[in-house]
Amino acid sequence: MALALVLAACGNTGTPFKVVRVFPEDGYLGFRQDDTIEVVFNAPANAASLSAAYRSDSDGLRPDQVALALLGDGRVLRIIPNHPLPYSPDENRLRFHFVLGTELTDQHGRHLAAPLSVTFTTLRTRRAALLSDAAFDGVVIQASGGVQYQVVANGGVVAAGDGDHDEVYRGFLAFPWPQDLAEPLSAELRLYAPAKNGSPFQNLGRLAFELMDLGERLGAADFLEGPLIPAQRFEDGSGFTVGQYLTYEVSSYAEEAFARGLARLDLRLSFETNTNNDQTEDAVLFYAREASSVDPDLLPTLLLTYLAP
Ligand SMILES: [Ca+2]
Ligand SMILES: [Ca+2]
Repeated sequence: MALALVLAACGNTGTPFKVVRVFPEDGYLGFRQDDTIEVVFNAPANAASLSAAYRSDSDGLRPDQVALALLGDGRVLRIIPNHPLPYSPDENRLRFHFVLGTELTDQHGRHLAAPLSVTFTTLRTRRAALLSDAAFDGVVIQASGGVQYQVVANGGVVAAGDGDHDEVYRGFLAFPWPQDLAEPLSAELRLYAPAKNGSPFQNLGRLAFELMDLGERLGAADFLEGPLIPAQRFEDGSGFTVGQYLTYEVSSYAEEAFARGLARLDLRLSFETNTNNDQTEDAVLFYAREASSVDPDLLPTLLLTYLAP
C-alpha cells in the first residue's frame, strides 16, 4: 500500500503543469533586439489555449503585436514581437511586461499551476566622459638612426613629431570601457593641446590617429606595430589650435575595438613623415592623464554614447 502511494505521487498525472524556465527572467535588465523570448514547460502545451492565456499591455508585446509559436513537441513557447522592441533613447529604462495565465493547458487538459508574470527592460542609452588610463598614456621615442627606443610612460604630455636630434615621437592614449558597456554607439575624443613646437604640419604632413591594441602595457614595440585598421582620421593642422580642446570623431574606432573584444580604445598619434631631419623639434603636445597639476577638465577624455542594461 505504501509503495503504491509513492508511485502515484511520482507519476505523470500527479505532476502539475508548470514553467521550468523563462528568458528573460522576471526583473531582467537589458534585453537585446536579437534576444529571443522563450518559455519552457515541463509538458507539451496545448496550442489552442495560448491566445486566451497570453496578456500584455506593453506597447510592442500586446497580443496583436506578437506571434506565439510552440516549438518541437510543444514544451517551448516563443513570443516573437512583430517589430524589434525599442531601446531607451536615454538613461530611463523602458519596461515590458507579459503574463501567461492559468488558462494555458497542457495536452492532457491540465491548467498551468500558477500564472507566469514577467517584467523586463531593454537596453538603454547612456553617455559617459571617460578619462584615459595613465598606465597606457605615454610616448615612445625612436632615437635618431631608428634602432633605440625609449618609453616615456610618466610624462605629463602625449607628443607626436620629431625632436632636436631628429628622434621620432609617437604618442599613445588608452580609454577603458565603462563596465556596463553593451555596445558603443558613438565616440568623440577630446584632447587639450598646451603647445605646438616648430612647424609639425608643414614639415611632417598630417597627424594620424591610429587604432591599436597595446596589450598588457605600453612598450617599445608599439612604435612600429601596424594599426588594426588603416588610420581614417588625419589632422592637417588647419583645425589645430594651441590652448584649447580639439575634438576628433572616433566612432568607427570605438566600434572596431569593441567588435574585436578589446578592453580599451587604444590610440597612437603619429605624423605621416617621421622626421624632416632638420635637427629642430616639430611636434604637437596634448596633456596626458598624468598632467596632475592641470584642471581635470583638460585631461584626455572620450565622450562615449553607448547601450547598457
Ligand atoms: Ca603613462
Ligand atoms: Ca624636425
